[in-house]
Amino acid sequence: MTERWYVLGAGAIGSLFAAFMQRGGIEVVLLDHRDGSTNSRSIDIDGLEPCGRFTYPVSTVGAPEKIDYLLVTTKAYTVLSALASVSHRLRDTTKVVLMVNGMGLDAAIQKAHPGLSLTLATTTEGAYRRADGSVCHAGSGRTLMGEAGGKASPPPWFDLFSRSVPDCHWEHDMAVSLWRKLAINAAINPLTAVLGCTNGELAGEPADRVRALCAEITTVAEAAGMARAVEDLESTVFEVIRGTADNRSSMLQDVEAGRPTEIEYITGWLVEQANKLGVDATNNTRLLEAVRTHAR
Ligand code: KPL
Repeated sequence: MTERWYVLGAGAIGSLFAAFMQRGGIEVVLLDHRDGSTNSRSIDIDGLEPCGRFTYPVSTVGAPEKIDYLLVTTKAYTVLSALASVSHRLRDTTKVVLMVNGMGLDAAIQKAHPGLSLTLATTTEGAYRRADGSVCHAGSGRTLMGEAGGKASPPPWFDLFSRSVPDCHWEHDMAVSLWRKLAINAAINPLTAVLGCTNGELAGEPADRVRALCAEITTVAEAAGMARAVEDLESTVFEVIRGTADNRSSMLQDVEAGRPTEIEYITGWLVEQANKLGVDATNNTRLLEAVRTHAR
């Protein structure tokens, strides 16, 4: 018998991972905030083999059934309230995988739900949701997962999970991986949001701005003792830009949909570190202000 995974936050990335998991033979249930008027939901995904419609049972967050495996793919700013909405369904033994952009949430979760078994995950898969609700898998990436602060070896569930999700690996030093992902997001997402362009378009005229951001992010990371996270940052960022060229970054999607953005958890967090460390982050600070103004 396989584990039943609940997905909290079926946006573009959550829907993509739900599809990977179901395709790989994992039982997937979507969690929904609306009352139980629907008991299943279909999501069309293209750019995935096989393309097509994935249908899942839906469970309302307020339902009583306990959750043993939970994948959280909400926006960073809703993680705590989303988890609170299912807290009555969590056991001491529930395995929670947190796959969100930005930094600082794991400590807040551990504080709100002490004892929860938390795995942190980060992905460079590119996906966006169209106006008709379908999801486009716009670029392949790598997914890394690991324990919050430890060096633990992969848990039993990771075997099927990693066979279902392409290029998915267990990572022993998630702090470095999360910093690297933050650095990549800080170099790509805010600029695409302000310029209104695809990731791929950053390789054209805005490329110098990307390089300047990479240089500044590298200095901040080095000052924070995270030099390993930003080795060759510039070439990694341009690789992600090429690999997800057709994708509209999650921040651009948020701006276009009139939703709040994750800027405070990405560039906001980075600028805060830079200020604490006394490191110059002029370009990132300007971009932070620009997104705050733009997204208003
Ligand atoms: O993580 C992303 C995002 O959009 O949030 C990237 C990797 C930049 C893909 O668009």
